[in-house]
Amino acid sequence: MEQTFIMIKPDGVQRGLVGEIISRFEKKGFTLKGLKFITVDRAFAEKHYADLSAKPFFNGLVEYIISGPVVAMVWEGKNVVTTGRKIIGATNPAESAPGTIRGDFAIDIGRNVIHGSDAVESGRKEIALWFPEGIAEWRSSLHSWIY
Ligand code: 3AN
Repeated sequence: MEQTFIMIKPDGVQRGLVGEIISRFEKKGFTLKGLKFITVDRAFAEKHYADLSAKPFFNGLVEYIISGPVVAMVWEGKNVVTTGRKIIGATNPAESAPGTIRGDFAIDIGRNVIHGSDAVESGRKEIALWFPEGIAEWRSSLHSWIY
């Protein structure tokens, strides 16, 4: 089953949006497979955002991510990468539709509350980076009601 890496960024944690965000993924029917509350250092954040290292906003982005604890998660389900990004909404909250997480809770692109992997392969890489210890295997008893 497909997996994705989802991170509630420091602003989402500080603003008390953790429960709301987890709830949206749970209610959709996705399965929570890993979760940790963690503050990362600069080197780790630079690794996570390595693909964006040439961008003018890279340093600000790294500062933002290391500014406080984040909630790192693995969610599983059919098409969870694509559907998860629909639940999250467009990168720029000015363009994310109402009903999406960013559309409902964010205004500024530099404080957009949440990260979600953009492809299955980057999801795999991000899960390996954030959960090097691996994640527990289990199957929700709701499975047959969702699929
Ligand atoms: P997404 O998070 O929707 O996959 P990316 O990968 O293009 O979007 O960007 C990663 C993160 O970089 C965004 N979540 C946002 O926090 C930040 N970011 C992207 N574009 C900008 C920008 N123009 N100015 C400031 N931060 C940006």
